[in-house]
Amino acid sequence: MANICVGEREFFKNISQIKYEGTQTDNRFAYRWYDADKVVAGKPMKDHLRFAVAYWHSFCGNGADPFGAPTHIFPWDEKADAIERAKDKMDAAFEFISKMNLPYYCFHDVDVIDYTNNVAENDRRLQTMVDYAKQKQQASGVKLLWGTANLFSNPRYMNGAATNPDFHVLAHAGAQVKAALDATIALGGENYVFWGGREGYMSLLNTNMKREQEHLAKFLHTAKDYARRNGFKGTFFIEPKPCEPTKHQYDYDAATVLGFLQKYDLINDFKLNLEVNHATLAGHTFQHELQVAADAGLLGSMDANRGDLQNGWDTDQFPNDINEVTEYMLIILKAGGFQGGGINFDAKIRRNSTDREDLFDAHIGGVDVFARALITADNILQKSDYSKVRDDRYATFNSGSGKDFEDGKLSLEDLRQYAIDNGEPATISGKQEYLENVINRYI
Ligand code: XUL
Ligand code: CO
Repeated sequence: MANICVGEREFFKNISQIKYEGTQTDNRFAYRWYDADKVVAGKPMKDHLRFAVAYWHSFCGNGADPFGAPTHIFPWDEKADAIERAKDKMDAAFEFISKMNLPYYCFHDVDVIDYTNNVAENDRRLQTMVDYAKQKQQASGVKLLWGTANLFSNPRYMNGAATNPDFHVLAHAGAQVKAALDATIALGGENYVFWGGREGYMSLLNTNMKREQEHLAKFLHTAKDYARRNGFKGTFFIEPKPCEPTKHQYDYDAATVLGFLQKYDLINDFKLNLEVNHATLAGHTFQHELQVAADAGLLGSMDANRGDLQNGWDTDQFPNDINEVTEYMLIILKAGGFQGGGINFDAKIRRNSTDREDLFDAHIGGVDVFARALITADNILQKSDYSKVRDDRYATFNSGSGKDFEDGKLSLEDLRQYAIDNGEPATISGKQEYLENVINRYI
C-alpha cells in the first residue's frame, strides 16, 4: 500500500486515497473489484496485476491533437525554471499514484524533465530528477516498473534513431539511452523498454531495410551490454507496434519481434511489452498477441488501453470492456503471469475530459476492469470446463497414432495408410458459441 505523498502544493485536492469498498459502494472514488491483498489463483491481486501509471499520458499529455491546441492546462506546468517545473510535475505524479494506491510508474526521460540539444546538460538535468525521484519513491513506496528513452519526438529522429541512415543521429540515440539506463538502474527500475517509434520507414524508395535492421540489433546489443556491465538485472522489453508514426515499424507485432530476437541472438535478454491498441493496429486481437508471446515464453509486460473500433489509429483510451479483458486474463493466468512486468496504463483521458478528477475515474475504471477480469478468469479456469473443452479437441494426439505423429515417428506413407484404414473422420464441433457463453456466465 502506498503512503500518500503530497508535495509543497496539493494538486488533486478533495480526493483522498482510493480504497477497496466492494461492489455495493456508491462511492465513485473507490475500487469495487481491486482488493490488492485478496488472494486469487494463489497470490494477492496486486502481485498478479502490478499496475503502473504512465507518466507521459497522465502528467505531460495536454490534450493537444493535430487539429487543436492543449486543453489540459496543468498547474504543475507553471514555473519558468525547467527543474522547478519538473519537480512540481513529479510532486503531482507521486501524489496521484499514491492516492490511487498503485505500486508502480513508468517514464520516458523527457517526461520527467525537458531536454535541450546539449547532451551533458540533459544528463545533469535527468540526474537531478533521479535524485528527486529517489526521495519520492522512498516516501511513497511507489516503484519504477520500467524506464525508457524517448527516441522519436526530437526532430533529429525524423529518419529514425537506431535505424537512422546517419550515424551521427544514432550516436545521439545512444547518448540518450545511456542516460535513461543509468536513471533506471539508479531508481531500481525492474525493466527497461524499447519502443521504436520511428525505427521503420516512410518509404522503401529511400530505405536499406536490411542495414537498418542490423543497426537496430547492434544498438540493442550495445545497450544491453552496457546495462549488464552496470548492474542492471531486470528484463529488456521490446514493444511491438506496426506503424504510426512511421508507415512501417520494424517491431511490427509479437511474431515479427520474436523472429528478430531469434535472428540477432537477443532472445535471452529481451521479452515483449505488448500493447492492446498496437495489436489492433496490426490487425490482431490483443489475445492473439498475448498468446504468441506466451507460447514463446516472452510474455514480459503489457501496456493497457484500447482503440476505437471505428478509428484506425492509436487512440489510447482506457480499457473498459470486461468481456475482452477477461479473455486477456485467461491467457495471462494460463501463462503463469508476466515475466518481470505488469500492467501499465498507457492510456490517456480524452481531449475534452478536462476535470482533474477525470484522471481518477479513468484509472479506477481500468484497475477495476482488470481486477474483475482476473477474478472471472480464475473462476472460469477453476469451475468451468473451459480448459477441458479446449484440451479435448486435441485428444486424438494423446495416444496411438496421433501421439506417434507428435513424436515424429510417422512418415507421410503412414499418414496415408491411417487415412485408408480409418475412413472419413467424424464431424466434430469447435464449440465456439458454447465457450463464448462460458465467459459471459462467469462475468
Ligand atoms: C506509443 C507507445 C509508447 C511506449 C513507450 O504508441 O506505446 O508510449 O509505450 O515509448
Ligand atoms: Co506503450
